[in-house]
Amino acid sequence: SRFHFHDQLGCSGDMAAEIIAGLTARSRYLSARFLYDQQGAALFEAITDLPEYYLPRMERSIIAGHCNEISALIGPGRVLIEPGSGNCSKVEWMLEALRPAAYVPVDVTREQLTLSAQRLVARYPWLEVHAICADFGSDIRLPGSLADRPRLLFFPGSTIGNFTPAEAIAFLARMRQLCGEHGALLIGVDLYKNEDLLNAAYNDSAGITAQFNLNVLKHVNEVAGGNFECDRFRHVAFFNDSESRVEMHLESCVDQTVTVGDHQLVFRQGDRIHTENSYKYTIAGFRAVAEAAGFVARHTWCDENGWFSVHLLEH
Ligand code: AVI
Repeated sequence: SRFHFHDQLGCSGDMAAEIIAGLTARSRYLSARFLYDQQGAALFEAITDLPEYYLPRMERSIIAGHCNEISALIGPGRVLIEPGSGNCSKVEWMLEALRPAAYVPVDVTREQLTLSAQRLVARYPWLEVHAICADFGSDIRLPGSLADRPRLLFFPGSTIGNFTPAEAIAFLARMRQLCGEHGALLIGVDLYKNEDLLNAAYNDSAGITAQFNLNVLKHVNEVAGGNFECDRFRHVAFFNDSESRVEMHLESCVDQTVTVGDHQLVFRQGDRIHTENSYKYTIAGFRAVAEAAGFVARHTWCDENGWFSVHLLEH
């Protein structure tokens, strides 16, 4: 069979303890990865279809439009690894052109991973797929049968923007280890731009981004034993120019006390929980981050307005 499933979902740290540490800090925060429970993953998929959320459309036109050039630089027969593969749709923009030896999607959402990987196996009769169920923040173990082949890591969607620059350097350094000596990384990075466009992209008129943000409270209730009520908070997102990032927060609409585990959290009306950063880079700024992680920037593609970029980085 051309489909293999590897369950590597260990206990990825103590989530409840991490949540409580953030919620009891002087400036309250939740790690952005808590946005992605099953409902959160579905809401994020809905975001990618929103007219205001330009990122996936731009990235698609860049990768699909240059897939032959990208493939010529990379060459066929790679093991193509995608950390955080979601619905595995982005890889299809270049699969035929790239002709990898195998595709290795890595995701925490077991059901979505299985269904998406099987869809690819059915659609591409020449393709071998090794799905790995794991948190891409933890260490990924490649199946032994693939160990000797050259690798290409694929990290689209500007997910790198959800790390601070220091975290991004540390993460990319680990990706550089994973891709190995003759390996490469193809990565999508959203660019610094007019703040009206950024504010609209994270404050869509259909309110889906607000639902995505508020859903984290439901996830917190489940994981850490909380009694947050979503309708007592509101979605706040804005571009912070001095940090070059869009910030998402949840703001308390009223004075209230929330219980999480053994903790009583007092919120005054207007108090916020910081739930996500989405950094926006210049091309030079991102290359500096990639180089600080040890990568060599081979090529950068971007759209004609300079809204989004795709970088090929070599070990
Ligand atoms: C996954 N990540 C790149 C998205 C972003 O744009 O930072 C998550 C997101 N947050 C709000 N809308 C989309």
